[in-house]
Amino acid sequence: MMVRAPALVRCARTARVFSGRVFLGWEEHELELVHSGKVRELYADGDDLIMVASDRVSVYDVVLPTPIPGKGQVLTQLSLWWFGQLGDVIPNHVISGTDVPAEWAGRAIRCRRLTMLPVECIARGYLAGLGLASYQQSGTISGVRLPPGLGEGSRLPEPIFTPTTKAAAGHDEPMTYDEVAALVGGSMAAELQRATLEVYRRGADLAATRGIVIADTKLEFGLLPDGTVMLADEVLTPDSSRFWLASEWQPGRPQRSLDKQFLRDWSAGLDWDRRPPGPAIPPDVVAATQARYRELYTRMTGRE
Ligand code: PZK
Repeated sequence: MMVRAPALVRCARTARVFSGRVFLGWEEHELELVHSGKVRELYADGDDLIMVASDRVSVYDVVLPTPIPGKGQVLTQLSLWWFGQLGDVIPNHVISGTDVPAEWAGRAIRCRRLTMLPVECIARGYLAGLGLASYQQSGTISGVRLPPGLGEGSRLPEPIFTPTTKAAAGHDEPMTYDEVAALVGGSMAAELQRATLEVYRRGADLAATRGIVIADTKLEFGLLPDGTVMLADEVLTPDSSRFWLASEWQPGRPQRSLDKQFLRDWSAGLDWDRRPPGPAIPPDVVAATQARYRELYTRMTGRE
């Protein structure tokens, strides 16, 4: 059973009417935790949602007990920056990156509550992860046939749309485009494919000019009550996408992760079976990983 932990926070969204005037006041009220992920939480605030990124980090799908200070802020600010860059591709769920409880300042986003679509929308420009496994087994990913002779980390002839189911528990399963169309309708499937590929192309092209390969990315979409499709969740962050250094890219072997390689290298040398609980991270590995997240943000956005 999920434990709902109420959070007592200050929020400026209370409106009171006195003699015909509206007063916005600071008043404490509880936000309901609606979803707790491995490294993020989602709260309800009236009609809005507040997505909060923590400093938690996972390796091999296991959350480690030591935080990476600043990680939540870097990912939140990167995501906000991308939402801004991509406004002409598709509207998004962001209401504000600043109108959030003070204790979460910098690492939370107030967003519109949408009806989420039951599809993980993935775009791939390179072969890795489950896409690689599927290609090796069938020569296809989500029904898209790829040329023979590709290997781990290979660049694809062109970016492809490889959606999956959103499993409540267990593993997401690949879906073909036709299966997506059967689930959400043909015009919505076309819109998801278009937006997913365009977001990926924009991100990968910009990253390429900064010496970074974005191998793939996972997007989530939702609907407004009027049916408008909107980009939700996080966008082109290292938690939703594979980031590699272009200078280190070498197809034919597993690629080094721009953000998590120090954690992987360190944990590979431990006597740890990759099952929870994960090991505490030593200070030098925390510092190196923290620097990687910062560098990624600065390189992509040009901001400090
Ligand atoms: C929503 N998630 C995943 C995100 C978590 C889990 N705008 C929205 N409207 C309705 N639902 C969602 C969103 C968004 N984004 C997102 N689950 C539901 C998620 C962050 C933290 F724990």
